[in-house]
Amino acid sequence: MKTFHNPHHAGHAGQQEMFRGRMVPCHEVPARLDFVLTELQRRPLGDIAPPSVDGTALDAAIARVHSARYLDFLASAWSDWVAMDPANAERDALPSVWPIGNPHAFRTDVLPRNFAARLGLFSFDSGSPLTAGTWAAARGGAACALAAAQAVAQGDRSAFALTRPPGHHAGPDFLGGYCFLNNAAIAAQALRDAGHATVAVLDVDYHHGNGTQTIFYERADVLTLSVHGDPATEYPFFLGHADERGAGAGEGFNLNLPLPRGTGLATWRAALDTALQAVSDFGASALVVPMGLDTFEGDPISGFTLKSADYAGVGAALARLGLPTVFTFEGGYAVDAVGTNAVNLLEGFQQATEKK
Ligand code: SP5
Ligand code: ZN
Repeated sequence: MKTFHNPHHAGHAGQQEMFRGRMVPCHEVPARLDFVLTELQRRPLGDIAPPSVDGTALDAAIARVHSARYLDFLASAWSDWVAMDPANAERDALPSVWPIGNPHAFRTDVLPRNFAARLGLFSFDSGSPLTAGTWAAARGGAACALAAAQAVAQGDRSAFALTRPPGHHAGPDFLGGYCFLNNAAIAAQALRDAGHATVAVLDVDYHHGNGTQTIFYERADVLTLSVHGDPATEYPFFLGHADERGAGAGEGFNLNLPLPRGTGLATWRAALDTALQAVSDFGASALVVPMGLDTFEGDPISGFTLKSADYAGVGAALARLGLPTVFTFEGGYAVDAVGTNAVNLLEGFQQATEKK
């Protein structure tokens, strides 16, 4: 399994996120990726390299899943933030005003000239600071996702997009949940565009993959599935319920498996098996796994109780689908365990593949 790692990731380094009326240190920190990279070097699964993809092809792949107006906003966000006030160069950009969902309450069709207003228009939380290096890091991550999809489309059994910031909460035209560009969606769409007729995206992060669900909600060619903390009590709260089955042509092509906070391996694995059966029934020809490790018992912001040794079995179960598979690195905030947990999963996948 080749790993494509993002050399620009550390340029995205938020200082603080808003939590219950206070600013607290960011959970999504550069060291997360460094721990995974170090563990992969210790237990190699294949070549480790930065992605080499054509810039024009990359921008086209990103534009397949995100709106032009959102991408225009993101690409110039930092310089627009600093242009508001030179003192902003020392501060992360966080939104403080949002147009909530009722279309008769607030307009979202008119782009405000004020940067803070535009930041709110394209965000759904105040926990995802945008920093000087955010755009380069996010774009570098999309390059990892595209390179991994290309490797798999060209015959590799699997590939790993090792990048941050993560992606699965980012939607067609919004950021949030520490995510800016949806790497898993970019990989899934790239697999479709490379000729895979049907792609499944099976999200195993603790948090519901709301961005990915939204991107593919009305499509029958990409099945989205997510096993996650019940949104009645868990972030991102406003999506991820079991009755969300897709809409229009996509009716029946989304499956959510919410589980209560406190869920342990046995119940979680039963839900994963339900999802794996749905991927088989769908007849997917390729698989994307947004791989969050925040289901770990030691995760500081999550509520499941998986142990480090459990992740090998998760990888093996995914391998038994027998599908070409792209992994994208998502959550996981127990920083000193995230490398072990990630590589346990990927190694479990690879070893089960070799046994077949
Ligand atoms: C990719 C991903 O896993 N995103 C998760 C975003 C979660 N954001 C909300 C986190 C709430 C933080 N709670 C702080 C608890 C401090 N003890
Ligand atoms: Zn998560």
